[in-house]
Amino acid sequence: MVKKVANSNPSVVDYAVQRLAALGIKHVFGVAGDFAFPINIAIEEFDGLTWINCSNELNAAYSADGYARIYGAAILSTTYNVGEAAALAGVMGCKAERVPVFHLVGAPSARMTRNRRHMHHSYGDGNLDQFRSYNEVSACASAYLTPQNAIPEMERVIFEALSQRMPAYIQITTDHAMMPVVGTPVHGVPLAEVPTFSSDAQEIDAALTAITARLETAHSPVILAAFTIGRYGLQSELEALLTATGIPFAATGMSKGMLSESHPLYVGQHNGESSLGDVRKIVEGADLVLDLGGVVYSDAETGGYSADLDSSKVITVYPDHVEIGSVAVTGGRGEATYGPVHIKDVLVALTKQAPTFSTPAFSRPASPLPAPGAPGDPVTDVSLFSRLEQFLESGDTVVADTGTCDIAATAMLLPDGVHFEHAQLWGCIGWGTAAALGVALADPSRRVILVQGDGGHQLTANHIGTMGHYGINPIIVLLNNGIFGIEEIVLGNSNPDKIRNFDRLAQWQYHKLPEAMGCRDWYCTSVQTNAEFNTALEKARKHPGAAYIEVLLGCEKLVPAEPPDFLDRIYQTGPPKA
Ligand SMILES: Cc1ncc(C[n+]2csc(CCOP(=O)(O)OP(=O)(O)O)c2C)c(N)n1
Ligand SMILES: [Mg+2]
Repeated sequence: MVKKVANSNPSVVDYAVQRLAALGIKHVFGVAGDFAFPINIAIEEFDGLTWINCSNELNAAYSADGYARIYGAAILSTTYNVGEAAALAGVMGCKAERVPVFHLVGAPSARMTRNRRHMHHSYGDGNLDQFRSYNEVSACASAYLTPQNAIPEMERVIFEALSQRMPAYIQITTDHAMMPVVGTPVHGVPLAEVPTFSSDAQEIDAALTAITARLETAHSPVILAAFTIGRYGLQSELEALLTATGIPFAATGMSKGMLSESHPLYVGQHNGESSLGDVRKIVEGADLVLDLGGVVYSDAETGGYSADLDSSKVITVYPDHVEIGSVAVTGGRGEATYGPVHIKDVLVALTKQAPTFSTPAFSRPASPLPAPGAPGDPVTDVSLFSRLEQFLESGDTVVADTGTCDIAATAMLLPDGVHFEHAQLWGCIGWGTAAALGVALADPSRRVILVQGDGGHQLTANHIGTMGHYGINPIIVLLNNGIFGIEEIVLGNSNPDKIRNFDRLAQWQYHKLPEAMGCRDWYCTSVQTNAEFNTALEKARKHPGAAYIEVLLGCEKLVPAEPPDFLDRIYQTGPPKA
């Protein structure tokens, strides 16, 4: 097939596709459908875009999420109502986690809507456009393209999605899709060059004056690096600021792995009373906390709301404004706010003008700890993650799903060059399996290590087939404990005989899934002992294709009675260390 290229007189659907492709996005995740055929065909025929046929729309949304985290943006495409509604939990997660995904949806023709047709995929009541509201709350901007508005509307949604790092909803009806756009098409530039909002000159001057004044009187400042620094691709700007000022920094769960965990100024992850090493002392004892990016002070980020941050000591640089004396966890209102102020401008300016500090001495957990458990012992959560921690190497990207695996994986200390992705705020189980596909496609030079609980896997495991179909080569570590383990822990149950029925899973033979789903040349195995797990990891590393390691954990040891030190790092449930 001769592929289409961008042209100067496109139809509405061709224009939408060529305008998004101009951002440099290479893959589209979706499920086809009759109302979306114009979109499906336009994508398939467009030079430079590859359609990734997903196992369902929720998985497609999770894959787009994973892709956009790495690539900067992604395209998701679904069909009217049944498809877009099925994607919704994933798209909403992108909004919570600040991930720009363009959700391209095909809808019945405007004529059908005017004629109040009783159509499939509707309630059969003739009201075809009543479903807009649920999409609008999942996006930061929504557009209903027509020949007249397609050009300005595409500019608006691209600007908003990339400025706010959130999803945009773009609906195209089957009739408007084929009509030529009115006006002069915009050529577009790659993602990194797309202009987003700019700082107001007076507001940023005032914000910088206020921040600098506070820094000049501070003796023990600390930087909290929020996840949005990564979403806006500002890691090198932050590193420059750290180097220039010598201020130590802490991550939070959501910004895990965003900067190197071997950085000399890295004190560890701040998580209220569940923080380890000197993190809590340094962060909560600081006389000035510079929250760069706007930490989301949720339960998981604050050790169950135990973070003790006096709002008067905190300056928060959100992506688009600055608040002095404010922290969401304490409900502080802020002494002063400034905006619009772009966080990048603040980082760059502070690097030039902020005072320098002598970095205090601090200790942090050494990595990796010796892996507990004898070779012939059964694998446990603790022995598994300590071995995985030793196994990681530069070029790996860990993708962790919600469940015990996320808590344990988040506590690993990552070697330099290892990235980490999870959906800690949205917390939807099954995300990991589907997101791993997008993460892998967005940067094939890295090896994805997916850690996934069995319960979460049962929600999205059919995406294994999609991985095989597109030749993705992750190493999947599947934790088979037969239950929704984290739920039993939250319920306070440590007795395997008392596991609630609602937490008991159907017993699958997980390591046989890849073969059944048509994956070729996968290395698949199930392991029970530490030695078997080590061997499987080594084989997986050497294997050129994908690997699937099912770890038979059993649920006998929900909460070990005497947690060794490593368990503290995994579950972070213990009291803070002195
Ligand atoms: C989509 C969704 N449904 C339900 C939940 C509630 N939930 C949170 S963790 C969890 C269990 C995860 O079990 P599993 O993946 O087996 O991991 P384990 O804790 O056993 O290691 C459930 C059901 C959720 N977070 N997301
Ligand atoms: Mg489980």
